Amino acid sequence: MIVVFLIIAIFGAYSQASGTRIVVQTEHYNSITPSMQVVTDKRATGKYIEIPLRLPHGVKESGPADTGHAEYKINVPKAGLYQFWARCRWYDYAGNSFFILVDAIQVTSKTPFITDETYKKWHWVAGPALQLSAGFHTIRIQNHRDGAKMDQWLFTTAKKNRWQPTRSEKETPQYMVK
Ligand SMILES: [Ca+2]
Repeated sequence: MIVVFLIIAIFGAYSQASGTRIVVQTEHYNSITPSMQVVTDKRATGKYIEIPLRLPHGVKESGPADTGHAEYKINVPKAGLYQFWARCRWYDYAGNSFFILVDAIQVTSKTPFITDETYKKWHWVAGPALQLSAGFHTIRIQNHRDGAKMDQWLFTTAKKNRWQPTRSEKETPQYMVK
C-alpha cells in the first residue's frame, strides 16, 4: 500500500513538473519555403532544417537575404504561458538565430527570435515565452541569420528556471496537425 502511494506521489510530482510539452521534429513541417531546406545529419534526430550559408558569409549582416521558413500547425491542449526551446547548431556569431512567428507571416520590430552564443555544437536554446490560447496555431521558423540549423523545437508550460531540455526529446504527434 505504501508503495502504491509512493508511486502515485512520484507520478503526481513528475506530471506537475513536466506540465504540457509539445515537441516537434523540424523535418515534420507542414510547408517549407527556400532558402530554408531540410538536411540529414547523424548528429541530429532524423533530419534538421537550416538556412544554408551564403557565400561570402557576412559577419555584419544588415538583415536576412530572404524569408525562407518552415511552418508547423499545432493544436495546443490548454491555454497558458509556453516557453519555447529549440535544439540548434549555429555557425558563428553571425549565424545564430531564427525568427519565431506565431500566427503571423510578417516580421516586425516585435517579432521574437531565438539565439545564443554557443557555436558549432547541437544544443538546446531558450527562446521566447509566449501566451498561447487553446486550439490551433501556426508556428513559423524563419530566416534571421544564414548558417543556422534547427533539429527539434518544443513548447513547455514549465518555466525555464524549472526545467531545461538536455538531450533529444520524443515528438508528440498528438499535438501536431497534418
Ligand atoms: Ca530532427
